[in-house]
Amino acid sequence: MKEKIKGILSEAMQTLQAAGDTQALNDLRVRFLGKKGSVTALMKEIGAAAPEERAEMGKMINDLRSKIEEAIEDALRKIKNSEKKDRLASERADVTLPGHKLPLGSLHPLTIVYHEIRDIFLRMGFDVHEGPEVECDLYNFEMLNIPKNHPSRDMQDTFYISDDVVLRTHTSPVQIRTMLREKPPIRMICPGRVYRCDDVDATHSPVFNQIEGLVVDKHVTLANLKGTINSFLKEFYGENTKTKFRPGYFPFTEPSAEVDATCSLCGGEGCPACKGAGMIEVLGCGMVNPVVLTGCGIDPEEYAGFAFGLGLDRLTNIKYGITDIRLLYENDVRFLNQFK
Ligand code: FA5
Repeated sequence: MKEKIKGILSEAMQTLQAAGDTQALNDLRVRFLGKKGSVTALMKEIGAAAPEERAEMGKMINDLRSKIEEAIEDALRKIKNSEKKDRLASERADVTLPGHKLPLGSLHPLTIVYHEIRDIFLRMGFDVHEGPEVECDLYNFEMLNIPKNHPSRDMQDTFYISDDVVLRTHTSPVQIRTMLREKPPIRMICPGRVYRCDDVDATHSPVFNQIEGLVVDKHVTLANLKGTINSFLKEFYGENTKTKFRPGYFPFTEPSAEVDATCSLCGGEGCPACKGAGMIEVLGCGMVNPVVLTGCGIDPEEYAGFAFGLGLDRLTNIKYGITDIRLLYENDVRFLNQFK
């Protein structure tokens, strides 16, 4: 029996040395330790041995089984380690290689210019308000002193949703909403999209953007309005910018003015953008009509206000020398990528 055990052990060890992968080791386990394996066959021989020898035989065969199992486990561990080493070597990442560049988007030119204007007014102490694009006729027109059938409604061709609801034609209804909600002193700007039934051409779009401004307080005068607008335009276009206040008409301001500023493209020399005038109209403004203040519950004897409204699209086009407003809405990435 001892000879047999020795023989099986040395055979197992030789086979083990030749086994180069996990499959070969599994085959080896079956061949020696499996149900029909040579060690299991030895166990069966115990029954035929003399009773006093059986215990020792059993112990020797168990020792043999343990030795072979241990040797297989040991070989398995070595193979797995070397497989892991090979895999790590083949999968090694070169962390010094440059990464893939992610394509970065850019802000829309309207957003860039809006941020610039907003920051100027924030520095002057204005708040930023917002209002709905679907607006009550009451706020868009009536409370701004533009009753139904009033001829000044023709100044703004309107998209009606129903008799009393419109797509706002300007940001001025936010003035009304603010004055109804807050007590003076009020100092706010309101950016937003507005809608008019205008035919599309190089300077008109049925959807465009305005920024409204409103100041209401005691002792507010036309001089404050001019000072604020002049400071804003100088900061936005440059210190040498000149402004011209021309009389204008808006039902919700009295007196009203249209403001021209030195054309930032030609510096006042005259160019196609300003049609040779050297100045370009940039906004409408005026002292809030006392009728509007009263309608919002503000006593015009105690308070006065001024308001202004500018076309963001027009200011953006002048700033960048864009000659067609449609470029701002077509979302052509070749155009938009120029503002990175
Ligand atoms: C108004 O809308 C007044 N609410 C502005 C105002 C506010 C005056 C507060 C006084 C006090 P107006 O209709 O002029 O005004 O429009 C203002 C600006 O919007 C214009 O100067 C122009 O730059 C721009 N604008 C008007 N129509 C269009 C359009 N179809 N496409 C692009 N921009 C336009």
